[in-house]
Amino acid sequence: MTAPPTTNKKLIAWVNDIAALATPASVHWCDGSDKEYHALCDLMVSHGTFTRLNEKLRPGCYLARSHASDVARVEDRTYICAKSKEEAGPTNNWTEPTEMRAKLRAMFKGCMKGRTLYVIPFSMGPIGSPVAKIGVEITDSPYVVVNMRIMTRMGAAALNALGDGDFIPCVHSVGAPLEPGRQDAPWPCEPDPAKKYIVHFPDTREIWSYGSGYGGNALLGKKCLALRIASVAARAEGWLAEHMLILALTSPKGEKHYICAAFPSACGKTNLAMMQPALPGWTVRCVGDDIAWIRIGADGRLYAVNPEHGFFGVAPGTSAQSNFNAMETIRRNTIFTNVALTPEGDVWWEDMGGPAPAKAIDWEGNEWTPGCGRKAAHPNARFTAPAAQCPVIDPEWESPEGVPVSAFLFGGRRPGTIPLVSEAFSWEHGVFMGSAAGSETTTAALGKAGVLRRDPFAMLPFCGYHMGDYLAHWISIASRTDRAKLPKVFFVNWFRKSTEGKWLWPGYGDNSRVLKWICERVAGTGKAVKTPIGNLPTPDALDLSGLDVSEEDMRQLLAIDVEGWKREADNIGSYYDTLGSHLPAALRAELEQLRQRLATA
Ligand code: OXD
Ligand code: MN
Repeated sequence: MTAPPTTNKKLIAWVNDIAALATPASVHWCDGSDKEYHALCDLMVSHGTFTRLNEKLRPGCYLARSHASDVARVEDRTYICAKSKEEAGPTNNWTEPTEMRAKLRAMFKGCMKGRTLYVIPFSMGPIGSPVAKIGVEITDSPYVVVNMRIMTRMGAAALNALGDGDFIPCVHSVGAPLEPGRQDAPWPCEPDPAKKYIVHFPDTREIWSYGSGYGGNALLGKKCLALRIASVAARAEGWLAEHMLILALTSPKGEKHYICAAFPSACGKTNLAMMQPALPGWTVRCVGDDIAWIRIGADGRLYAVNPEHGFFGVAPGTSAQSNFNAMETIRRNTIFTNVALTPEGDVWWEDMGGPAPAKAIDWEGNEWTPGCGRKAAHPNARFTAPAAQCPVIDPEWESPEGVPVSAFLFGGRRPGTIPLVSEAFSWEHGVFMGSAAGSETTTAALGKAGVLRRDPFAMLPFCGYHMGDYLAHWISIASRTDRAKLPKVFFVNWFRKSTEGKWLWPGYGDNSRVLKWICERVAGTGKAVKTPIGNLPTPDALDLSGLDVSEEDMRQLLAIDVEGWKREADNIGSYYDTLGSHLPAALRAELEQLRQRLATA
């Protein structure tokens, strides 16, 4: 082992401890340089993990194919090991921490045999920002190292910022020791789903992940640190760690508003974050597409930082039509995972736009032709791309203090009842709206179609403590600053369907029409009508110029279905019951007030 490039005693002792446990063949401290990145990419090409894409079509790009058992986050294998089950709450898996530690140490014993142990110092948030947090990930996966280099600020600069300070330790192994003389697999992992573990210790702020090399299971800065552990830190320190995109909308007059939006996975957050507005003269700029860390600034307003440095987006469905700016972002220096490979050495996926290739190699490495009955790309195939490559990245996206937030949006896929947009009457009503977010499942693959999964604040898989306490923390923000300075809160639903089952709203760039009204409400100019569920745009308040949606469809989009809302209130009430005594009284009161307003509607 070369000498550690740090004098941080805790860090050196921890790396030595894990190395003694996992017994790797060597230890490599990552410096985050281009040279290191390219050397690891070359190494993975030689092992068959990476395929280099056509240098003319996709310069600096690679394709990886994962093991068929290792294709997504594994929520049922994700644990929050707080001191008590009560603290983790009913929505998290829990095991007693001492028991889980013993289990993990047994699993990690010798698990890196024959492999290199990489030490990745990384910063979530701009280096040197007062809100940044330093983590150090130990991994035996070079795929993780190169992805972390895109997704975080990683290497010597982060180690330097750490100095002798404290860090969040993140231990990861693919769980596939390599015996001498054995050929390595292109995607080593633990194939048995029951042996994968994604574990968080909120009290000691540690992460341990075993058996998976994929996405949020393995790139530990993202969901594990920036959401699950950060949400615990945020509660203790009086800020918010959220599953939210951050965008800026600017009017033709130059008025700029930043908006944070939380939607459950698979609702188009990345598309909204870098949308091309249908309204002439309006612009959208992107600060982040997945995570927002939000603090109360010195002036009492809320400020948001994107702690990430790249996009880890779902490829299928991404096209010039659905997300032109993402397609531009991934032209170069991008890692694609589980997409299809064309004969020209380019990538392809379902709904990429344009004709399908006459043939391709699918995500499992098999020959594929259109109409063969299989998908060419895995539905959760991903691109990992530097955020700085996004043509509409906001000039302030790396601002150390963050950007001032004018509005919060919540939503989900709701074919019935929920109107296109409504505005909360107060902060508490806004928290009520966020607590009621959720999506109806759309495909059999996600479970039974048409079943509503409540996903409060889109944080169900990412909250590191009791969901009821999380909601109470949101309520408490109003008492920490001047209410007049708080962002306004809105609920949106791009996915409402007509009684005949057709989408009523075109979505994508036309969502800018809704965002425009939201900014007008913030500015105090947008026209609204008070309804039992919130303030809705008056019939003439939305800018519908050039839009081909009939008056009848608009009426349905903004209709209040009182009977549907009574059922909705009952359903929210049942969900609240699952949170027991941790549910803040303010939210029970909001539910009662909604019921009363509906009763007299
Ligand atoms: C993601 C998710 O990958 O929310 O961002 O699932
Ligand atoms: Mn996400």
